Amino acid sequence: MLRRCSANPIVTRNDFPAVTSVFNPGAIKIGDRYLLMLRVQLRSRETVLYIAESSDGVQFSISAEPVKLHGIESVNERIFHVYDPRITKIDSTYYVMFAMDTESGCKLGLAESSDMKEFIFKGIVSEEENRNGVLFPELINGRYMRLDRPNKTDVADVKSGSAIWLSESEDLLNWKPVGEVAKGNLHYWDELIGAGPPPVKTDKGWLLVYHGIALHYQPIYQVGVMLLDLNDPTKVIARGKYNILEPQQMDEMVGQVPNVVFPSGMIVQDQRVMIYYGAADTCVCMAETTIEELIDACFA
Ligand code: BMA
Repeated sequence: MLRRCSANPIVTRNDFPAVTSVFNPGAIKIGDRYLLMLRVQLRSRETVLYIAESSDGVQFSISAEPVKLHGIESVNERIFHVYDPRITKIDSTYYVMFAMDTESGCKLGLAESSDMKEFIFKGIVSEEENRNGVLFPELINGRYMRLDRPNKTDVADVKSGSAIWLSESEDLLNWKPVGEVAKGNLHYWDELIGAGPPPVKTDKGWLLVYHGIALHYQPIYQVGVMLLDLNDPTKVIARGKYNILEPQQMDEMVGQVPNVVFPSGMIVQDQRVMIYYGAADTCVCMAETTIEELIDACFA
């Protein structure tokens, strides 16, 4: 039901002088400009983030320099990687939440920007190990809300996590868990799950695109959709039984990590939805759909 862009993959390593891969982008539209924040893996296997800009959401030009997260040097432990950025605008500020591989494990980090050009690092915003942190675009009951994916599970042999949680905060820096939103379905396409792009408010509820992993011979990363209650997002109104995107194209099946579609950015204009995703941890693809189709898929 997602219509892949005929120009896929829309960003590849060939768009850079010498990198291994570029994937899992955050996305936002500012005025008539489409912006991606790209996860770029250098040939040293270090990770850097780059901004790319476009007037049509398909053909992107990449900034000359990687993103600087001003103030990140104040963290007093070693940071190995900063990756999988999710971008949320709250009032007039852009927030970027990302995963950070540190000496003490995988944490969530937060940066803010007024223009998506200069970024100020605000801090590590998870005490326990956590990933896939995604801010809601507005406060709910007077609090900032985010979906996250604590690294804990009772699924045998899994070292990461299997459920999406809701956390709340008064200042965006200190967070406390509110409750579990949804967990993986063992034996099906979505055995482990994590939030994708930031949830989108609709009159039916918060529309959440998420990734699900089938723990097959090798993991298969797919995309699904669910609807959460507008006032209490721990309540799932509907969750689609079927994936809405799975690795089928060569770029999605073959690459650094095979069989991965990983949705991390979504741009909504009226009914039209553009979903940006990493393919096989190697390149960036886009697929289109509508809000109506996504809501219908929640009830399928
Ligand atoms: C997940 C994350 C993603 C990655 C995926 C597939 O655990 O690390 O960044 O795309 O694995 O390797």
